[in-house]
Amino acid sequence: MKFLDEAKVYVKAGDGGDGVVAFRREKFIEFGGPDGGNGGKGGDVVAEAVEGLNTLIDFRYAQHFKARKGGNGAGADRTGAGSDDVVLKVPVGTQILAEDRETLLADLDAPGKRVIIARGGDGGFGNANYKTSTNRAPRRADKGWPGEERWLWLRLKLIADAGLVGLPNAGKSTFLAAVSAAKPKIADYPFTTLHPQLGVVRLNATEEFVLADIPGLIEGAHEGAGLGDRFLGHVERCAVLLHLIDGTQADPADAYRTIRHELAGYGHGLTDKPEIVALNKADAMTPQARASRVKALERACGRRVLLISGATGDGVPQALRALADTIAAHRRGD
Ligand SMILES: Nc1nc2c(ncn2[C@@H]2O[C@H](COP(=O)(O)OP(=O)(O)OP(=O)(O)O)[C@@H](O)[C@H]2O)c(=O)[nH]1
Ligand SMILES: [Mg+2]
Repeated sequence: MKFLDEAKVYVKAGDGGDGVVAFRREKFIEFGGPDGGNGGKGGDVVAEAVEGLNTLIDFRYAQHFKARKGGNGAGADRTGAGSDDVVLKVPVGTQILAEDRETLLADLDAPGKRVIIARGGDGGFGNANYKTSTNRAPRRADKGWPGEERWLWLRLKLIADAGLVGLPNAGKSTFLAAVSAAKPKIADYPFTTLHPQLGVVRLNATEEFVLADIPGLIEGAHEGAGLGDRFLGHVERCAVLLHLIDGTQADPADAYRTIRHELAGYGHGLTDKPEIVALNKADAMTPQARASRVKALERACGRRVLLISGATGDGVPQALRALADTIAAHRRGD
């Protein structure tokens, strides 16, 4: 599955309503003054972050969003009605970029957050506005101002709670497949995973989180080596990283440092995130290798290392518990 996380949309706000020329006509008043009202404001186009959506797929089918023109003014100083806004409901985490696809206009990173992406035009003045001491019967009224219109990009950075990182072949996709309903491709060659994959991990009736599997990183990824670091954007908002290291390779500490170096090279706070380190493929290691490699890895990362096997499931519940606890702490704001 490739992430549908970008969509281009055209938005056009409503033009303002027109002002009018009108004069008061009443019995016994010979020269009624000007009383043409102003036009109403055109509708805005608004983007709003709502919960329960997780793709921008709907915007592939409906690309154009137009708000209506404001009502025209009327005699007796009546202002035209303002038009309703058109609201684009987008998933939480959607960013709004200008047509250049780079300039960030808004980041809708919390439910309920909204922003006007095209402003409706103001109504034009009616002739009542142009009355002066020297011109008591102005015949001037203005058309409404045009509503803004433009092309915009919507971009959704996947919001996974936990992100899997590691060298190619570390067993990331195997792990994701073992703990969620996701069915990522798994194979014994590097760069099997070409696009990020998401899975929902359900621990029990009340605890669940979203886990992202991203393509393997290699030395120099932050400079473009391998598939590069372009998928790391998908883990930028994760609460925690699960760093998997293939226990069947000779130097797990070196593998650990390689990935940490790439995360640091990428920046964006990835190395500041809580990290859970797991030595994977425990089933394929001798007891001696397990012990010595866990030790070497603990020295390299300076923390406890979990010993797991995505293939047999050994140690996997403990890894999930550690992830869920870290995510819960993050959600509480600890
Ligand atoms: N023995 C053993 N083999 C495993 C385990 N986990 C994964 N493998 C094998 O390791 C190889 C790579 O697994 P993947 O899950 O595709 O690894 P990946 O980290 O997603 O690799 P990329 O997508 O290339 O980055 C496959 O042949 C898996 O069957 C494990 O726990 N034990
Ligand atoms: Mg993979």
